[in-house]
Amino acid sequence: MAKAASTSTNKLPAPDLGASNGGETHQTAAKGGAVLTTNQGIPISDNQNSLKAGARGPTLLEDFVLREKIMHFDHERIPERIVHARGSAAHGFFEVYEGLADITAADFLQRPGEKTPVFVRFSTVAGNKGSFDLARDVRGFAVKFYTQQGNFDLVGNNMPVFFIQDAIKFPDLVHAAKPEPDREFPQAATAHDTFWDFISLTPESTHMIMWTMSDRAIPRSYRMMEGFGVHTFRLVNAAGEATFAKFHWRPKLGMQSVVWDEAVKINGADPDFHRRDLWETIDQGDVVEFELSLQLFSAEDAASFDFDVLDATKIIPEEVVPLRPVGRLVLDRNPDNFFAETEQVAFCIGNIVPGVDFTDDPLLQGRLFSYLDTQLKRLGGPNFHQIPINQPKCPFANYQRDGHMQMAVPTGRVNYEPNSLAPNGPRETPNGFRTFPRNEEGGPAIRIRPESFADHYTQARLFFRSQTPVEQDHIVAALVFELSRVETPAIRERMVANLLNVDNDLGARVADGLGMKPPKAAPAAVAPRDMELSPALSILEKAIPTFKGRKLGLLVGDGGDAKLVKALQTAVEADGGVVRIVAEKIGGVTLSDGSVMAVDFKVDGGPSCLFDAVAIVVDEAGGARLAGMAAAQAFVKDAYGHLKVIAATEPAMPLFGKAGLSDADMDEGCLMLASPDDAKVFVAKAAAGRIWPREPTLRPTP
Ligand code: HDE
Repeated sequence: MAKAASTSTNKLPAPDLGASNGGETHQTAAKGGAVLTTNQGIPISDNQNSLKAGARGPTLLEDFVLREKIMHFDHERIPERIVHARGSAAHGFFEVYEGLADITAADFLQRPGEKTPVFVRFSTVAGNKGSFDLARDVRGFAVKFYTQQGNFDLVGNNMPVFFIQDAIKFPDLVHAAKPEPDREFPQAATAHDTFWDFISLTPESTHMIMWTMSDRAIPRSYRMMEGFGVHTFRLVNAAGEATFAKFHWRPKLGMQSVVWDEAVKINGADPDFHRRDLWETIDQGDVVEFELSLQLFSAEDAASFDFDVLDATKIIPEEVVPLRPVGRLVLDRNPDNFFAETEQVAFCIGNIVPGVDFTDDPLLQGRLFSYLDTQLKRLGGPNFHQIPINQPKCPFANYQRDGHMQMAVPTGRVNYEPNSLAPNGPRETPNGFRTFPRNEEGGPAIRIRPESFADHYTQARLFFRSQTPVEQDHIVAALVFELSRVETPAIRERMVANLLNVDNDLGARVADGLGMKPPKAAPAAVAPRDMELSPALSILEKAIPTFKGRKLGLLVGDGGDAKLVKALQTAVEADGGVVRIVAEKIGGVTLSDGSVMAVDFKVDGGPSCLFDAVAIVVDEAGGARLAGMAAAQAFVKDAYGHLKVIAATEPAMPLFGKAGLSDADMDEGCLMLASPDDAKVFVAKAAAGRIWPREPTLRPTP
């Protein structure tokens, strides 16, 4: 906390929550721990029974212990975020690689190796706070840097573009995506009429739709997705020179997604899949790491692009402006309390520091209003910056006073500026934040979209055509699925008419998948052009072959070969992965050497969709037993269907048979575990990723 230099600064007392915080207190309970008290500090003698007139009589209004407790409970919830309600967060630091004084005066980017504390919240967008993690959706990637010159909030997404170009359309977009207002479903899903009705009438969203229908919308983990600041920002150096910048986060583990059928099943098996993954990774002592890179370009560069850098539906391909790595983000500490930190964190894109500045992107400009406004509603008053997670970690002082839930106790008579009565009170500084004196166009007050925003299809085409065939198939399949859930045929038709502008083949395939005749392509304000393809837009092109951070689901039967189990564990751990044991009983599994191994999941509680690869180690009897269990059959069938690498001992073959897999189905991703040496081969194969050639045999796309 800030140490106030004078009597007139905002001085927040350190919260002393005493006994209710489990802290030290002069009141000591009979058993030696802290005394349970009311919020007024009054010791409580009975927390089990309310005060009644007689043992079976009515409860008395006089019971202040009961009334306080219930009143507080009744008010435990605050409004959930209108978007991005479901999220998970972690603490960590940002470490800058080298001083960036040439491009920005931002204090936290000056000294090589300097670490700045951060709090990062990942989220889905459309679902409510209790929705499932594997919705097909954009993911939020919001970073609060607690710099020595104040808090910098980089509130981004895992996709570099957005659905709309102007903030005025945001409420409509969100209404359309959320559950329909008369029936309040579907939850956390865009596969319904209102969403596609809006999208089919909003061609500017076509590029973003390519991203949300791609596998980027179903990431394997928050640790395995990219992040983007989306808008063009300005960086300004000490000499007052500005450079345009786009922010990019790259995951250390590489990008990875799940397949759609897997996402659907994960949502049932573990709706907290991403939340748990983030928590457990940090809890077991690992860290989550991303690299921050900048795309830097001048005003002249911007003028030379054939799209407008103020248009948030456009990217700048990295092949055109390369990424400059500037630092790394490391998340290494879980929150202590979800509500106090993850729920109450208030990101405001208006929180920027000297050396960073905005641009005239009309989406960004609208967001500048929205985030501050929404925090007032959610957190209930103007003092939300005093909540510990939102407080700057550098000194802060001004003459703002009072308001709901004021925690500071400013002293002295001076609460205004200029003043002469508090000579040590806070004053302006020449080093303070200065807006870059950008040249504004001026002109008449009009509601109009610039011509330079009018090309809605060129970059959608660039994205689609830059994908590998497998990824293109997934986009087609996602569009067919989503539109197949749309009841109004005219909406389906309008959407396909838009897609025909992106790529003829894409439109035709989706039409085929929907069983309709392709309509005429929609009129395009600007005819789409062909750009140089950008392989950097593909997940698969950038995949890193590693099992690091991944999970093996090891299904073991009683009597399973102990040496094999050990070899698998060693091989996985050597590559940085983890093993989870799935068995018939949660109490333990007895291996061939008589040892009893701890079990993580009972077989029907640990379906294979929760793991990146699976192995089955059983003896004859175990194989026969598992073959008779539906959950074990599904374990194998789904692992195969989700294109995973599978290894098994010979006695598991009857289980494969029961799962509907014959010898003819055994492909390069199905490995036999004959000896412990096979473990390494299996892990190397699993590290290489999914068995894509299997997919067309299971899920042919139009
Ligand atoms: Fe947000 N957005 N947004 N958004 N957004 C919110 O703020 C809004 C947009 C993003 O983990 C809200 O605190 C408008 C783009 C993230 O707490 C709200 C527009 C991008 C988060 C809001 C956009 C984002 C939010 C809801 C169009 C990527 C979660 C609760 C002009 C660059 C932050 C809240 C967290 C949250 C408004 C568009 C990212 C209502 C008006 C583009 C990651 O203020």
